[in-house]
Amino acid sequence: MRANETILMSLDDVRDYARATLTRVGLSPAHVEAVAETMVAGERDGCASHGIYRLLVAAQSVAKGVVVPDAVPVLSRPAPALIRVDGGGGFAQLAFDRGRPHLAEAARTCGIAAMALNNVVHFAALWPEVEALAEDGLVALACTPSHAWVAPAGGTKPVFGTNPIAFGWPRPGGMPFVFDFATSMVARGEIELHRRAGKPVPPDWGHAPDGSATTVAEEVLAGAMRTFGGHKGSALAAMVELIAGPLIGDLTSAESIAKDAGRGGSPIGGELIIAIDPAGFLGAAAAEHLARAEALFASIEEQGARLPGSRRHAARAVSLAEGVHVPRQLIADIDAVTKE
Ligand code: NDP
Ligand code: PYC
Repeated sequence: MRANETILMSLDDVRDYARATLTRVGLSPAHVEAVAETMVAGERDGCASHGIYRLLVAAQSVAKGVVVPDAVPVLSRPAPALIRVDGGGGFAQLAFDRGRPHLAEAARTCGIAAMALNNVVHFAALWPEVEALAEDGLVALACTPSHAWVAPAGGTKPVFGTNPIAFGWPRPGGMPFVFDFATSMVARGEIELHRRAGKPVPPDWGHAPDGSATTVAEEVLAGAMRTFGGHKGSALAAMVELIAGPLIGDLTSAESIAKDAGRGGSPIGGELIIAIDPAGFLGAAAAEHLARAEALFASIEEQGARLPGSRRHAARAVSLAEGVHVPRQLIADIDAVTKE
């Protein structure tokens, strides 16, 4: 098999493949549905590091007992504007799906609401979550710690997770404005894809175990990743640790990797999602003020800069029409691991 050989799959094929694989590894039907949909969204929008590549990651988490494959999320309401979903040790996607309507309802009632997902295993991209809330007319912010893989600016030893922050803003008559990025230089999944492809990584992505700069993906994975934006990304990574860790009674990235105990599973812990109803401050004038945001977006695009999300939307249009190209080797590796 050639290293760059791909298979053309429709999104329905991707969904069927993801569902069959997740069922085979032992996830309950509700988790199969929720997890498969985020992988389809990753493939559809050209986000390979969080597409079906994550079947390998999910299978490892099940096989090593890191995740509870049939966990049933339990919802509680500590205050009118606070939703808590205890994921029972299951994957985060189902906990989010169960809590989302309650978060939206609380945001509409109170103007702002927050949802804590606790006791979940998290390997997913966050943009599907904030995009769904923004499509419902809400402004949304989400973040989660991961495993301690990332050194603070000025250091070379892992402390932080790759700690993504995602933001969604509703746009009248258009797709929401959404960004979603790790506070590390790149998501770890991106470095893992470089390793699989035998490609070097840029020298500013991480440190080798001895603290030196390196372009070897394996060395960064064994050493420490770097935060984006120097001390600024480092402070944002710390913020994510705090507000989606201790603030909601859940694990930091260092505690997550300690709990994993070398099993190589996905991060264990919590996620914080905040939703704001524009009508809370603005009442009937919300539409008028949201329309003013369009001038901001136009002033970005008019000078040739692009909006975050525009690459995803373009990839989505192509993959809905033509399907997606998936590396043949990836399918072979997933089959090898999950059909054992
Ligand atoms: P990127 O560095 O690729 O940044 C992604 C964001 O930046 C996207 O919103 C993207 O829009 C936007 N963007 C990229 N280039 C430009 C540009 N030139 N102009 C304007 N906007 C731009 O992503 P990361 O590697 O940091 O993260 C990838 C994913 O990994 C995220 O979805 C994140 O949630 C996920 N992740 C999940 C973790 C977890 O614990 N669950 C941990 C870490 C990461 P567009 O998509 O349109 O390109
Ligand atoms: O790519 O950094 C990552 C990641 C961690 C957990 C899920 N994705």
